[in-house]
Amino acid sequence: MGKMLSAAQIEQYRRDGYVCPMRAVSTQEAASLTSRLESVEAELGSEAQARLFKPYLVYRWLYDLVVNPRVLDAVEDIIGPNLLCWGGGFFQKNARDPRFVSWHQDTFYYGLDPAETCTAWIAFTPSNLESGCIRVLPGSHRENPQLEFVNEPDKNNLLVRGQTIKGLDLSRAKPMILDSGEFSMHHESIVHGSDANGSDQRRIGLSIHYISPDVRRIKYNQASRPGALLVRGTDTHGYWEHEPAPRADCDAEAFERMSEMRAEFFKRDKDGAMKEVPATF
Ligand SMILES: O=C(O)CCC(=O)C(=O)O
Repeated sequence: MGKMLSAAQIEQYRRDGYVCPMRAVSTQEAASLTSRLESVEAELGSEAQARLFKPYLVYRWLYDLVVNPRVLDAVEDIIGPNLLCWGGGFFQKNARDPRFVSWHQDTFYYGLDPAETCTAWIAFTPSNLESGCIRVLPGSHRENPQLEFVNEPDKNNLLVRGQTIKGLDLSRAKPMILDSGEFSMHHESIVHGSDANGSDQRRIGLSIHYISPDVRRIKYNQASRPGALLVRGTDTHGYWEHEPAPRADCDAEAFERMSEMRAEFFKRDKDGAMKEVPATF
């Protein structure tokens, strides 16, 4: 038995690469988080989703979610007591939205060693088969952590590069069904994707990437340390520059930093990641 997960859930994560559902916040709190997000979206306009890069460094209420004790207890049960959050953002689909997420693994683009990100995905609204919840191929993180893929950008694919693994046997895919306020956890190497939203409600999830501080980034710009937020325990490794928590509900200075980070991220991606794509891909 862990702090939050049962022994069976911990075993399931190790064997299958995912576990759900766990409760992070009540349905009422999830509704109020959704209203807050909608206010931010209204303020930022059509750029909102694109501009919400590491939004938990800007908005205190999102920071609070990233350090939510129930979520951290569950993550601790999987990767230990010292925890960094190196990234995260929203995956959202509007009501009756054709957008989808192609079947992919995260490991190639995360560029971490060991490849041990545990992603917590918190549902702001119900995420189910109708609304296009995440589906996973159980055990794929162990069977083949880096399957070949092609980049097929598509205007309806929420993944910018459209990375897609072909020829999968989807008959054994499992849905991660979540009510609002619940969360799932998945391993970065699990094969996962999601379909369009056929429901009349938005499907909104905050995807948060946690690691233990002994994980280091081995791709991209090695000249400077990558940034991460220390969310629990201590970091004696020093591989990551510790990012500051937001000082206000909406931290203007952090917002500026976020915009710079986003520009840097996309530049790095253009100059670095794509060059590192092996010829076989
Ligand atoms: O929200 C989705 O449909 C996909 C999310 C995802 O790929 C992730 O959190 O790693």
